[in-house]
Amino acid sequence: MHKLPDLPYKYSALEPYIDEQTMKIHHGKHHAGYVSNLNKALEGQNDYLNLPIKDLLVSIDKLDKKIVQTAINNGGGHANHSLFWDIMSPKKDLAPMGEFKKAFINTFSKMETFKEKFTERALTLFGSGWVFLIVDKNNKLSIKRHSFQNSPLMHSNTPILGLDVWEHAYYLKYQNKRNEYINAWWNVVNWEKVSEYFEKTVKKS
Ligand code: MN3
Repeated sequence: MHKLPDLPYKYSALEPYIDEQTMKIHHGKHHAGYVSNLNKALEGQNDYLNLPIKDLLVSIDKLDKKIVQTAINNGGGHANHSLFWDIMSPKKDLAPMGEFKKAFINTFSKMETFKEKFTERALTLFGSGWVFLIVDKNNKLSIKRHSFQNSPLMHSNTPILGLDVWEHAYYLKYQNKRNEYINAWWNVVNWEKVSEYFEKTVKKS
């Protein structure tokens, strides 16, 4: 069975940037819902119930056509949110490190340039979806945007940073002011974790 991961911090830890109530509902209702709907869709298929979520998404085409869209929506939702919780932190002044720092500067030159580009993609995303920093097959970094809960893993890309721009991620505190939510979110990005994800991804390939 797929399982809802615990948050690596308290629901209130990301205040004032992301409020406690949003975190409670987002993790305890939305993410929990994706996990439970995924398990329901895969009922009786123990191979897929026991497959790590990343592997399931990579091989999503192998699933029965009748459940594939449900698995994309809920499996993607599960993977995207698991990453999202993990790449946030209440710790201050975290910055890119090591190999990731080198690749990041090579690709985007400066943190400010990256933030501007990423923010622009998030602001102009129509409807519900995500913006990701991904590592592609050639270990190159780039920004990708996906609608709904579609996962970069289905396109042979590994996400190492993701921003949820569904309204449920910010509406309680920020209402329609998506720009304020995005600006606040940069304060809680755990760049050390992103650096770790990069190194793991590059080593694997
Ligand atoms: Mn969400």
